[in-house]
Amino acid sequence: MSMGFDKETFKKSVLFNMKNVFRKTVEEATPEQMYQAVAYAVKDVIIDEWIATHKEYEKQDVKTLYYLSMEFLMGRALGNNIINIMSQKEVKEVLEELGFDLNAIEDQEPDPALGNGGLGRLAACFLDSLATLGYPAYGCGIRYRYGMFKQKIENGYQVEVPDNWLMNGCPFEIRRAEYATEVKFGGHVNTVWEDGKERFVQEGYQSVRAVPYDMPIVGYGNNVVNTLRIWDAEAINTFSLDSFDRGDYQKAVEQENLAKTIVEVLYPNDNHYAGKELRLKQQYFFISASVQRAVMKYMENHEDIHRFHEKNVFQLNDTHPTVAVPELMRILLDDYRLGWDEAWEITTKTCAYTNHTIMSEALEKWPIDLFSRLLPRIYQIVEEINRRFQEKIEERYPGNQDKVRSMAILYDGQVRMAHLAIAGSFSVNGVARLHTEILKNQELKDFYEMMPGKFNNKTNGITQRRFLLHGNPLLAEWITKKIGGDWIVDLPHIRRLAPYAEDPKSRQEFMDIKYRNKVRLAAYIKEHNGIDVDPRSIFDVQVKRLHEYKRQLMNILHVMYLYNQLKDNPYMDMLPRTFIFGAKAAAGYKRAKLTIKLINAVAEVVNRDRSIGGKIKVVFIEDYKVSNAEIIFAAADVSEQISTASKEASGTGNMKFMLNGALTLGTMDGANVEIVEEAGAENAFIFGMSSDEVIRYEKEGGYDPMEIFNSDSEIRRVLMQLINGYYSPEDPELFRDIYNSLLNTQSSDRADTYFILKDFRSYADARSRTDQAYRDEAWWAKAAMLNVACSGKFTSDRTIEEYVRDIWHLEKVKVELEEP
Ligand code: 73E
Ligand code: PLP
Repeated sequence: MSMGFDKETFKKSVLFNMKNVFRKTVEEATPEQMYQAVAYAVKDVIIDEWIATHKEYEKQDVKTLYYLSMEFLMGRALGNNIINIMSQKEVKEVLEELGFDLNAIEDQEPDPALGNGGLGRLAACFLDSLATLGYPAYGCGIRYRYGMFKQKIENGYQVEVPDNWLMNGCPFEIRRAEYATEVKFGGHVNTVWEDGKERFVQEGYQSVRAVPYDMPIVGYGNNVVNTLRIWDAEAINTFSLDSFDRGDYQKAVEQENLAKTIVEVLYPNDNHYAGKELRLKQQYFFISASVQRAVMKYMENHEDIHRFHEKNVFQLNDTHPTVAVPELMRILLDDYRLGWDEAWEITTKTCAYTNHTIMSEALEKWPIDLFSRLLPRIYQIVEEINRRFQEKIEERYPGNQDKVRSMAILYDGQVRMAHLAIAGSFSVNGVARLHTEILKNQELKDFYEMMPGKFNNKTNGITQRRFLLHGNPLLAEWITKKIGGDWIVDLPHIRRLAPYAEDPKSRQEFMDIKYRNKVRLAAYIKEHNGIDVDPRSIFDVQVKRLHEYKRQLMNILHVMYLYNQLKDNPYMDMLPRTFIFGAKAAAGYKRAKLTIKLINAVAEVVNRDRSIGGKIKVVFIEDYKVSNAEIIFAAADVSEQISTASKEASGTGNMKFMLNGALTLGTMDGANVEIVEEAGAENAFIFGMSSDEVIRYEKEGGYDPMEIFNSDSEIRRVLMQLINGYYSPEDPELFRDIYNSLLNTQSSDRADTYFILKDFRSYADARSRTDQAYRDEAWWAKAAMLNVACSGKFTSDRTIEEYVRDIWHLEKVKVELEEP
């Protein structure tokens, strides 16, 4: 139990909140009100630790990490916070005494979804690990009014519903008006002379007031509470009604609108660059505010700006926060009047960049006219960075214009953000070993050759506190009973579970827990989808954002293939299997949305067909998000990680499945490579082309899906069902686009861009191997347990320690609480 926690005090606090906030007694309260009252009571416990942590940071004059990210996919806070203050048992008891169930109260909290998928969730796991390890860190982001949309499925189609997560307020956040700053857009840059030096001033601009809201990030059982700081935008000048100056009035209205729109909504594109002006505004808005505030905070108790990098490090979560490089330069040049070289030295010793994807459609390239119009002073600085960077390239490769062209920051009318990030950072890292190798040898080869020392790998990780301790309490408790609770803060200890994989009784207990978790998911599916699924069937799960490279299409095509086989031969020897999907498609991504419709169309036909004896069920779980992800991982038997090799930089869902005892059915892509290395190839089902083969085909051509179509009648039959109305009798042409994408050359792309038909047979084979393997229950239990036992590497605690060792160089801080 946490030091600062006292049951009676806590109960009083809940009752007090109920009365004070809602003018109600507990008996009259709705579950939602109870959630709020409990959350405020938990915050009350956290606050003292939060204050103590920051006092300690100040006292020790620590070096601080700023994790700059457009996305933080936090998921619900209440349950996690209760776990991390180590008071779950006590809170549960207090609530029971008051007549409430903790789980039901937790379910009242909206999922704060200020992120799309893996990238945003990684940021959230990192914050959890940083606090738990006691490292001084801020997450800096945007307080989107609307987060990731909620997904409804209507008639098989995705419908997007706004996510008004702040509707009832957020009990954990604190508005910090005292740290508000101004962020300027547009206008022009004027030069004035001051002390014999040029000075650049932005004039005729519009601006907004950035106001931070702080959320506590509670470390596990260590009294450390870090901060997630998300910025809201407010209008800078209130209307003066007596103003008769039309110019002023007009400007006031525009600034009001700017403030309103800038933080209105999260762009719902995962792994895709939209190129919208508003997105660039969002980027500069939160970066300018965060960087200004970091500099100000540093100068509050330091004299010398030249040593800024000794106490501060900025990690750029992909290229989205890259304007931090020119923004820090601007502050050093214009506000602190430093010379270029000294400013550049500080900047490039402060910034580090993480690359998360090699998908070309995700590369951020801003048109110069847009960029320079919106950020005139920043653009000037980028021009000078580019000029000097090109000089460096020429110095290194005299006369080699190809090198200059390929690495330039400004090229072809565009600002290439990745190049700016690399030039402005002292570290560039990929997110899994294979991904980093591809960066070094293919995508960023020229940069790697010129500055090999910058490049390093940091294989992603996940927090076991949320995805095992909170999400899978049955398994967590069982593991702790077997091997003790060290794994909670030191996941590699979980290897002590391995010997139990040899013990029949333990295997049985393990499988019983899996079964109970499947029952829990089946109940969720019944409640939310109205579909009955059999918890004794194999739960074969693919949950992640919908993207062509992730190949949900290959999965559902294979279900169609199996269904054909069963129709031909109803007595086919096949274990009952439930194919579970969960995926949001970006609102404008037509083919992804059509794939969702296809999955639901197949589900409609297959689930109703009594002739196949319930051997196949297909379920599409609506609104995949962090809170139901926890339930889904815990219940999975088979983890589908089937991206085209080389395309998934890492994946983190794959790690969460492993931790919960699912077996990976996957390609040699991203972190799957390392998962299989840890778990043993014999405890996973690997198939498909290697990344080298894929890259070779992409470079040299020579793949023709039509050959497969012509020679493989079973695949042909499945594809024909896309266009003969088999799954869409009311509109046989409905899935024509999917059919075309596999067989006909698309505008600039080869047909079957993601090699679905090429990998299909090998996938089918791997799937049938899982069916065979599942028949040997003892073998399966052992393999699943070994996956859990070998998951130690994939804790985000390890990832963070590597970032600290190689990049951030932070010191651990201990926080002692004073006696109340
Ligand atoms: O492989 C994942 C990776 O596990 C990768 O696709 C994802 O990042 C995860 C965490 O490292 C990712 N998301 C984005 N780029 N890579 C992205 C790009 C643009 C907008 C939103 C997200
Ligand atoms: N979305 C949610 C809600 C998640 O929990 C995860 C898991 O890490 C992801 C997206 C990323 O999944 P994947 O790594 O499979 O793309």
